[in-house]
Amino acid sequence: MRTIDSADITTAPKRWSIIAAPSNDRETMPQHSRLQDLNSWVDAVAARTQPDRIVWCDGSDAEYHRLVAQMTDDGTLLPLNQDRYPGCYLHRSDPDDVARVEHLTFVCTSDEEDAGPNNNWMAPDAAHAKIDALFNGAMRGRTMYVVPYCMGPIDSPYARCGVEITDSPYVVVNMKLMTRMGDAALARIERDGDYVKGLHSTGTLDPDQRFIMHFPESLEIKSYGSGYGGNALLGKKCHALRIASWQARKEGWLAEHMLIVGVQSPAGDTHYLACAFPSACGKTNLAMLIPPASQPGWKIWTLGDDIAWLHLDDAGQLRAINPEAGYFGVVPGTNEKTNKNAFDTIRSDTIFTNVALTEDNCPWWEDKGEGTPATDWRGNPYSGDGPAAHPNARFTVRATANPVYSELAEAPDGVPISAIVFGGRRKQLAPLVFEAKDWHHGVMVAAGVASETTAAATGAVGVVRRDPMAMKPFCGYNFADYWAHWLSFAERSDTLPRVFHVNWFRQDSDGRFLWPGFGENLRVLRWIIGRCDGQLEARDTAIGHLPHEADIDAHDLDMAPGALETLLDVDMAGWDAEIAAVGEYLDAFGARVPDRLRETQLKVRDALKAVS
Ligand code: SAT
Ligand code: MN
Repeated sequence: MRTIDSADITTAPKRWSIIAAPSNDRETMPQHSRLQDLNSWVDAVAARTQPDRIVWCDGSDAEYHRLVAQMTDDGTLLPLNQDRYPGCYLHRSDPDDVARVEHLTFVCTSDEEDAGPNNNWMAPDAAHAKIDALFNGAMRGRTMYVVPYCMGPIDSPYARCGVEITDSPYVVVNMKLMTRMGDAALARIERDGDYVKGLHSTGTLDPDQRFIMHFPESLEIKSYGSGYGGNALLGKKCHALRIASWQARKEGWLAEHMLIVGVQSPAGDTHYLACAFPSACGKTNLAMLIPPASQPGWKIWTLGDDIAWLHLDDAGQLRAINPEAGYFGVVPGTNEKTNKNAFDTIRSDTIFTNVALTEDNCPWWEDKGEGTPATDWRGNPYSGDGPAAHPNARFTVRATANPVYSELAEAPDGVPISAIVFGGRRKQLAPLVFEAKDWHHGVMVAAGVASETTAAATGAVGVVRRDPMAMKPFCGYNFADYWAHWLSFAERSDTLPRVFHVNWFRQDSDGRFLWPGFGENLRVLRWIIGRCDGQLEARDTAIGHLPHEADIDAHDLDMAPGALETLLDVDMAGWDAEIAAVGEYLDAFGARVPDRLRETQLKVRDALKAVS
């Protein structure tokens, strides 16, 4: 009889010294063929990777604290000043392992076309062979952790489970903060039967032997050679976006790179918005926004800061759950003014990665607004040259610590979405906000999203690239099929959310931001809500509906004269070129691009020609 308890684990080959999961006194789980599949996989992985020990993680607080203690003993974690930052620790990555590696990330489908030009592709057999060779013996001298996790509220019909096998205790404690991890997830896996199999080893950390591979057809992920967030916490981008987007297409839902925020009006009604921006473009800040004093009575609730799974309910209403249970946010720039909620949230029980340290062992980062750095993110005395914290330094913290956390993040059915908001980081061209004319136009706007690259991925920063739906690095299949899937929602519901595009990042010719951003973005959210409620008229232009200047509340705003006008202006010649570029971009996806998307692009092009 195979069961998941200490007795079971001792059936593993004798050469391992086995540490059972902490609870030797745990009740024996009933035998189940579905767990047998999990046991066989764990055995097979252990036979390949040859760990010294296997630990089945139960997800308890005691386990978390035991792993933290172990990592502070061996230097993987450094305790921060416990008087000022109780329960907070610093992890320093290998300096060559501080961001996602898109060029080493592969989607391995039987047919290359299914992965599409938006992904690196390798044939599944070749990919398995390549990465399995790296896993051979990779865990010798190490402990192998088996981490069952659930993405989404444990009782939600929309949630999905996975098991990550990893040799990194840093990954385990991050997974504990970021997901519903351990026994409850294991029980659900037993019930559901299917789960995503994720295998991870930090390996040698050699950037030339690093791969993040996805096998959507068999619900598998294999990641070798990196310990960094999006490469190693497999529940996040690998499962909840790349694999889930594939599952979502098959099952009729959407897995998106979106925050979910509740905006409550002074009258007490709350609208929920799902907003997609590329990595490190302020999703966490928007999700935790604090209404400025000029906006009395408004309140913001955070449902999620990075990923949304969207389903149509029986009435045709789009509903969202956040598959995650924590935040893995960018630290630099977080301060009392930009995001006081995050600033307060990360005062305790937080794992910091690649921040600097002050003399008195407090975490420090650029624009923290207090303290001075003594030690840089690499652990060297800070020379004053360049940033002290890594620009992609991160915090990991559980979502419930957020002062404006919404309990509805636990609601099995999620929340109803009123508006979908896309955005990018654009110095020029894109207005502060506009609304798409209908769902199909919204899909075209989203497919054409472009943004300047950030430090969240390795490579040049600040280069404009197309990032459709902010999913360029995360869509687990051909974008052309993905757009067709998005378009298909119009056939299934007459009451889909309105679609908007925003840009907080417009600059003047001297490089100064035209819009103050942060809490003031609420003024734009109010316009969006006013449109959803049918309370506000808009200016109909070739690119979409724009606000009348008077409908954006600009009182008490410190803005240059004429800035709002510039922000709401449509540069027709510039857009003419932009829409032509979108057309060329779509062409690169060939015959699979849905006709409806091309027709919409041509319609906008013709409308622009008619006015310019
Ligand atoms: O991919 S991570 O989760 O590490 C961070 C990001 O790019 O959003
Ligand atoms: Mn992200």
